[in-house]
Amino acid sequence: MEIKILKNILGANDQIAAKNRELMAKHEVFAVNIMASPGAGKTSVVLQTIRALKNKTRIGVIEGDIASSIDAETVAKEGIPVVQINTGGECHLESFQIQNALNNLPLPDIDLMLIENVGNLVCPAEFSIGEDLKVLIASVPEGDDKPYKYPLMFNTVDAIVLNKIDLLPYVKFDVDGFTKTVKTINPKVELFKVSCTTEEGIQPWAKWLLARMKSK
Ligand SMILES: Nc1nc2c(ncn2[C@@H]2O[C@H](COP(=O)(O)OP(=O)(O)OP(=O)(O)O)[C@@H](O)[C@H]2O)c(=O)[nH]1
Ligand SMILES: [Mg+2]
Ligand SMILES: [Zn+2]
Repeated sequence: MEIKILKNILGANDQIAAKNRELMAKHEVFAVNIMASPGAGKTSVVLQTIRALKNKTRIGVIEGDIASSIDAETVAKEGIPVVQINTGGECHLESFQIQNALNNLPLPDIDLMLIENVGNLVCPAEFSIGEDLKVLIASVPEGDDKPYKYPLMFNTVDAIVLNKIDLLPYVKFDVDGFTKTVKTINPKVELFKVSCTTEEGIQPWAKWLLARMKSK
C-alpha cells in the first residue's frame, strides 16, 4: 500500500518535470541540477561558473534551501536573475517548486539555468526537476569514501566536480582512488577537479558546461 502511494507521488513529480522541460525547451533554456552535501561548495561553484561564463551566455539561477535567502542574495550581487525556493523542511527540490520558480524568472533572457538543490546526498538524486544535466559537487574534506556510501547520487549524475582541491595538502584524500571508484560506479561520468578558492580547474569545467549546452 505504502509503495503504491510513493509511486503516485513520483508520478506526479515526473509529470510536472516534463512540463518544466517543455517550457524551458520552448525558451531554449539549458538547465543544470546542482547537488551536493551541505557546505560542499554548490553556491561557490555557481558563483565561479557565473564569473567564467557571464560574458558568453545569459545565466539565471534558482536557489533551493530549507530556509533563508542567503545564497540568493549572494548570487544577486552578480547581477543575475535569481529566485530563492524555501522548501520549509523538505530535504530536496521537487518539480512543482521549479515550475513556480520558472514562472518568476525572465525565461526569454536566460540560456543557462543553474539550479542549486538542497544540501543532501540522498533524495535529490531521486527527483527529476526537468533538468538537462545533473551535476554533483563533491569536496575534499568530506572524504574519498562517499561514492561507496551514496552510490545512487554518484551513479545518477552526468558530471562530478571535486571541489576544495586546495585542501589536499592538509586532508587525507586519495584522488586516484576516488577517481577509480567513481569511474567504476559511473563509467560515463565527467570528473573535474577544482578549487573555488584558488579558481584552479574552473575554466575546464566551465568550458565543458558551455559545450554541453551548445550541443543540445
Ligand atoms: N578551502 C576551500 N573552501 C571552499 C571552497 N569552495 C567553497 N569553500 C568554502 O566552503 C564553505 C561552503 O561553501 P558554499 O559554496 O556555501 O557551500 P554550499 O554547498 O552552497 O552550502 P549549502 O548551500 O549551505 O549547502 C564556505 O565557507 C566556502 O567559502 C574551496 O574550493 N576551497
Ligand atoms: Mg549554498
Ligand atoms: Zn529529501
